[in-house]
Amino acid sequence: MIKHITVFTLIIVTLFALANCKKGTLVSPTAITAAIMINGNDMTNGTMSGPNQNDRMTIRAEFSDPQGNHTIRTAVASYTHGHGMMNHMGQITLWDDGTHGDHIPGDGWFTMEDDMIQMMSMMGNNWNQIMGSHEFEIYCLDEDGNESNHITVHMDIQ
Ligand SMILES: [Ca+2]
Repeated sequence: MIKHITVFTLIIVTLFALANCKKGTLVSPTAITAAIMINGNDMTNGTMSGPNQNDRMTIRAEFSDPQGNHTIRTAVASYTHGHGMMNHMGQITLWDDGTHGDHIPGDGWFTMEDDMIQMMSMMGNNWNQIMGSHEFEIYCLDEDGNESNHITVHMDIQ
């Protein structure tokens, strides 16, 4: 009888642990919206003309995690298509700590902003190679390694 109770208890404890483990690891964050801006103007999926090296380029995205936005560990804009010689290489980290152009720390909005020549450099483009289409997949990972959906955005430069 005691043996049965012990086994029964062990099963319950194991199930409880598994349920908690599941709760802690399988909930993925969500990428809600993403945008590319030049000098504060929304250029998402649009075309900009006559780029200058000192134009401010911003990549911004909003993420949400059911376990709290503080559990989001890494947010990136992965460069998936461009005309530069190092296509597919660039990965730009987005920040939610009040730096790199982020307005409010910890609000789920992640940002990277810099001069356009710097942003292009992070993507592996020389300045004389920036004409054409530039595409990003924007997503995040939470502290358990769960990946959000990807939002694809592009900007054409002419
Ligand atoms: Ca923020």
